Amino acid sequence: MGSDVLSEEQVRSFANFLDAAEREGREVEKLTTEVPTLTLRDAYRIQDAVVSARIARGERVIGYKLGLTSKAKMKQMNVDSPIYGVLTDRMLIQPGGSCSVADLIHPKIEPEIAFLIGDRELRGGLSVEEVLQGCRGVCAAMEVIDSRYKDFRFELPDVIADNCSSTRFVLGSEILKPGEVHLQNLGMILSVNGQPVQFGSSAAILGHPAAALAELCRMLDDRGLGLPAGSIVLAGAATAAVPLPAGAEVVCQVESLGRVAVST
Ligand code: OOG
Ligand code: MG
Repeated sequence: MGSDVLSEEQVRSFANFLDAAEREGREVEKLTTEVPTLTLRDAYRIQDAVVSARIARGERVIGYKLGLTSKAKMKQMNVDSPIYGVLTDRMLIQPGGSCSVADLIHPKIEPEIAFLIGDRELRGGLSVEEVLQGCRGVCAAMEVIDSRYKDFRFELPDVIADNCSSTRFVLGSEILKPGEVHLQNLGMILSVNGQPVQFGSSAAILGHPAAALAELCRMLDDRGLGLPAGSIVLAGAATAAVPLPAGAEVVCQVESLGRVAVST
């Protein structure tokens, strides 16, 4: 993945810039305007520093999310390769809970499938079957994303540095064992205020949502990391995201996996 270009101080300074934008609910200029040559490796170093700032404030890392694992998302955001970000306990909305959009910049919501990793760490080089064996559960989910960048527009290194627009997420309460359901081609419907707005299939997620999980293990392994036991993993949206207004009731229905709801 090449070597570091930015100094530790530059990494910290970009991370503080993005962290402040998140806390103040304020959009900012993307980093590649100032550093057009920002590398993916340095972008993940900035992401690490953004997450460290959250941990320093008492947040706990509880998992990872993949981004841009479907053609629909790649096309919507005009970027073309899978990425990952970190999920903390502060981002988790309790089932049936609500998400205030007042503090957010320009939130969107998208349908997801979540994996619950079992009691062993997962490393790289695992097949779809092997990662599934390492899961204790799978469920329907939704992710609220909110880019800290102006007009929700960015290049690949920008969005990685911004922890992949991670903001909030909610898990369905029905948890199935991976062996109990064929995950490859499940219909997914996202509805806002009773109106279906996005239709997709779990097959849109790299051909199989567990392929996204295997890809996450590979990307972490590239950086010398494992996927910790007990992690929650969002596989990446199967459809484009839709704007999330105030006063809305949003439901994601996933065939065989059940439904998950959130109000704003
Ligand atoms: C980047 C995050 C993408 C997904 O599921 O593809 C993502 C973005 O679109 O802002 O979460
Ligand atoms: Mg997502």
